[in-house]
Amino acid sequence: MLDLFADTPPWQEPLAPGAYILRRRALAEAQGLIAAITDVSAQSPFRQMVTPGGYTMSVAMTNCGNVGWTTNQRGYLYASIDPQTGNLWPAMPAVFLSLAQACAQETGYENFRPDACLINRYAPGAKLSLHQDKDEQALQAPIVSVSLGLPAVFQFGGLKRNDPLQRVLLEHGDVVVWGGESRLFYHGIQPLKEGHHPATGACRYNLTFRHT
Ligand SMILES: O=C(O)CCC(=O)C(=O)O
Repeated sequence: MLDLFADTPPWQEPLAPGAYILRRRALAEAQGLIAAITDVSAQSPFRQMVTPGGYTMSVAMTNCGNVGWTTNQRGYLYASIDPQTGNLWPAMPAVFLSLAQACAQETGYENFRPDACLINRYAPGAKLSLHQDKDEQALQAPIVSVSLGLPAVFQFGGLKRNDPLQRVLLEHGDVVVWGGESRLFYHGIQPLKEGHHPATGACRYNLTFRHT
């Protein structure tokens, strides 16, 4: 029998072993999430970080939580102080934490306790090259990644950089959770296309929750 409600948001799509897309899962919270991004970035502004190799990233980033992901000349690290302001990173807003924990739980990852949220802001043309999230010690915890605003093509591969890639369009409110077998899978974002989204204007935000 035809299931008329199969595509009623939110719905889950398997991506890889241990990895899921929760389509439109963050739609109901989107306005609150965007307001919280504005609050966080008023305290710790978005900045384009420079990699240890001297390359200025096209994505602008900030953080909230007990620790934040950052770069210096020696490498990538989690630090409790924002090197740009000299202050602690802003606290993780309650609306961030409850969404991340709920999404982890709904995909079988119980007791997710993220202590870091990296906030990525993509302008048209910005991209994130293929990489693994491997600066965390707690590899048993999943990654929860929330998309807001303009759509972007997410690449999801395997444990080796040259493994075949899946390419999926992530839209406003989509959440990707990956852990277990796919926790260290390579992933990235293709250059953002020009556009205008009613919730964010000419950009895309991504929230990446991690237990470090
Ligand atoms: O923007 C995204 O959807 C992915 C972000 C990401 O891969 C990261 O922050 O490590």
